[in-house]
Amino acid sequence: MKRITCFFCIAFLFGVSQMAMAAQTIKLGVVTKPGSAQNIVAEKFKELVEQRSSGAYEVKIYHSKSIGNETEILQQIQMNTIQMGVITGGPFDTFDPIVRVINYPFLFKDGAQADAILDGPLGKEILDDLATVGFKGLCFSENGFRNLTNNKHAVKTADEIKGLKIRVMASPLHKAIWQSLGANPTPMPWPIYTELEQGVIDGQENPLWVMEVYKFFEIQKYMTLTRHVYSPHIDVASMIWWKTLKPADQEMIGKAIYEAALFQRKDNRDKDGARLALLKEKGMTVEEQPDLATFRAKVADLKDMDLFKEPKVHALLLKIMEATK
Ligand code: EAX
Repeated sequence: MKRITCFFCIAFLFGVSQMAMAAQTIKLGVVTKPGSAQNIVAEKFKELVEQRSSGAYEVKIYHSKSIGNETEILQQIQMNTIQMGVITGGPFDTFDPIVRVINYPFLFKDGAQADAILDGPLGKEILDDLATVGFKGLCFSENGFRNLTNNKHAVKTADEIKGLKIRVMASPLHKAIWQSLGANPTPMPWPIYTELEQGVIDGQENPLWVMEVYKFFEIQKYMTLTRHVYSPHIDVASMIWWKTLKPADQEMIGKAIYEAALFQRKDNRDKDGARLALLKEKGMTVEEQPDLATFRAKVADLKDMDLFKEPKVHALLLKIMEATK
């Protein structure tokens, strides 16, 4: 009997210590593959959290569409089946229209200006608003400035876009932008290599790293440095999960993702020069000085569209326009 009791004691103690040691897993979703902007944020975050929590948290990264496209990842975060995500701004705007504001064309001049707004009180308004749809908005990392590529002909002025079938993200705003520019916009979730290769679409728009990491230089001949939209990622957590965390853990996780975002933004910007050189070397014809006035003119009235009619969305757009002019 004594022996049996002892056995249970030991088993119990062992169980308790195992429980204390067992790491809590944070499942984090990105749609892109290793080497991508989102993955760089995710991997840095994993490194920082696992180091700083001394093993109390383990971060498991789900990537390369293993748990669905970005809209599907966001739905899983809302339900807390996964806890975090690094998600491109575009697909967010059907969840919360306030996100449209930061995808507005020709809003930010450069990365430094985007940082100043997004890391400040106006960016915080967006992050905080995400609570209304089940997300804890933590911070912004970046995809970067988006550029047009296509396989039909060189594009220097907006008029040359007419009729091109351009894939856009699942975002009513992005669709409206390309409609205004005269294209035939086709919403399609990531990834899109096969559709480009087979000519289902003529072109697409994304930051330079995408053309390199996803080897679009193999299947897209022309690139125009339009920089028409600065594309942030929003780094989010499930609100259901977030509310279960101790304040000290919330702080540690919040800091780690922000540091990962700062690391990634710098990394992305530092690499852009070399990427442009590589894409030319690989044979892309690059229009480096498009006539952007012709592009701006065509999208000038977007702010008056229904997409921005909700008062808080419209008010924030005007505030950011004022702060960036
Ligand atoms: O990050 O869907 C898109 O165009 C995104 O920019 C893509 O996930 C690459």
